[in-house]
Amino acid sequence: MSCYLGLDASTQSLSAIVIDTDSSSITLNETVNFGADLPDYHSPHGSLPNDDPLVKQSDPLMWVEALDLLLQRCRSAGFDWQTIDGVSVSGQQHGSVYLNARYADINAWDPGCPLKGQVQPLLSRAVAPIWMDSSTTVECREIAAAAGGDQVVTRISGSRTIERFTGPQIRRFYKLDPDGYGKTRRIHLVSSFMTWLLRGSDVPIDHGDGAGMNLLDLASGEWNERLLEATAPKLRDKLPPAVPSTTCAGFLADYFVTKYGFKEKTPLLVGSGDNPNSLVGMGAIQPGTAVISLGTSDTCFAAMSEPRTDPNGYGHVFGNPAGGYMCLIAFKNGSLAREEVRQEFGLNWEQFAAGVLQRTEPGNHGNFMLYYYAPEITPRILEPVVERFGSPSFCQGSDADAAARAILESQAISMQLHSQWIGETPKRILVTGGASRNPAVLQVLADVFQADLAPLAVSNSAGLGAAMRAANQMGGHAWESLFACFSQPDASRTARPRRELDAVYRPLREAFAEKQRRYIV
Ligand code: XUL
Repeated sequence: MSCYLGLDASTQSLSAIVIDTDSSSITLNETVNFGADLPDYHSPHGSLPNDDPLVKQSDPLMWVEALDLLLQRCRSAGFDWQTIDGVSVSGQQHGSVYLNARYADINAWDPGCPLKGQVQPLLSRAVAPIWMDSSTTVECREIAAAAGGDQVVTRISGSRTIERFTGPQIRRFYKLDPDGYGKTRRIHLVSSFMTWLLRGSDVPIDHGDGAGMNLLDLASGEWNERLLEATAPKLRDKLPPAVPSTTCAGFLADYFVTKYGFKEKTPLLVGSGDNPNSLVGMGAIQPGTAVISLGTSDTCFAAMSEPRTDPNGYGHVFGNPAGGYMCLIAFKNGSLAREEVRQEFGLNWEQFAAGVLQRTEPGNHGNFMLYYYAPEITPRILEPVVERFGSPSFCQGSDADAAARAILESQAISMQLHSQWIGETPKRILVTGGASRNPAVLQVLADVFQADLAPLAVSNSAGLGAAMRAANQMGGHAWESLFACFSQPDASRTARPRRELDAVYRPLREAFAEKQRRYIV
């Protein structure tokens, strides 16, 4: 058997997915949900409560405990970790974990004690800012000014300074807690932190995830001196090396061999971000296929034939784990905004979908909404704005079906408006993420984008991509054969556009854009 493990450290959960390349099957797909399984961390949606709505942080020990819990749970359910031939991690992007000088002394974890208690004394910061944080607008401006302007930052790093990106987050930590920053000797992303846990000694950051820091020179693949200096003092010493996503990160620590029964010397591939991993999991590593990922955040991404940047500054360029570049546009008000509407009207997802598909019409009689329950990334909207436009019953909130259609259509229209800069018309659009199971979501996207939309058979493309990267690198399995086995779209659920609706959506798009424009900064 040849089996590869992908661990997906996402915002709300940690999942393990195992692919068996001999039988072309998925032999494990298990999740620890932070809200349901680790309630003591008070992070039902993955972040700690905070009085400031702009601040979103997680307890990194929650991720550490989740790792032990997940591995233990799978083992108790009879899964044999001995079968694993290679491991890689996918992590929510941009989040950062801060370690003190003692991190360097760690050569092995003690299998007699849980990981959590061993990691706690190594933290120089109790919390990890995550991608949902938007508290660093001042730091973004400071870094851009010190580096010579946002155009310079974009030219070097592929993105203008962005609130959730790691560089501005590091600068804010340095300003708020210079002592804590001074004590910090290693800063990891979520993907490299989890890989560090698995290895038990230092590991690098890959170009896919590293590009989400406003610190990496995309062309050379090295940390950029000008950006490092503009961000915080002595930062270079605190970062691990930046490496291609194909780099081996050593072997699993003995802790995992002794405690959970992994093979000795199980190879570890460097971790990467959830979106770069998802690009692989969707089989979209070549230009021509666009992916829409419907998770906590919605994202839209594709491999790029050349590293073009977004003139409006919302989109990003990251490293493509299979070589070259990828573009990405992130929409923070994804699943949580859909969830807000569903809960406001007390609907379950079946009722929500039935309202959209059976009881309302495309175009929603002109009803639409601004759905920014949290500050938005694309386009830049810094304050929450929730407003309905259209019929009185819809605006007063007494029409549940119209509200369900309005959130989906408004999200799809915004995604379409703000993905124009990519400039490459995809030959196909694939869709992934939890909400891709909802037929109403798929049909609305197909109608708005006027394209066939095919969901992947497996919904966790990020974890799948991590497992496939390990199979490609450690097992020598060609991408094409991996895609043929694991990345097949589910043809039976493909949503097809109704061509006559293009004309219906044109005026709605214009009306939506006009209202949205008022709040963009
Ligand atoms: C991408 C982004 C999110 C996170 C969490 O830039 O911020 O997609 O990776 O999924």
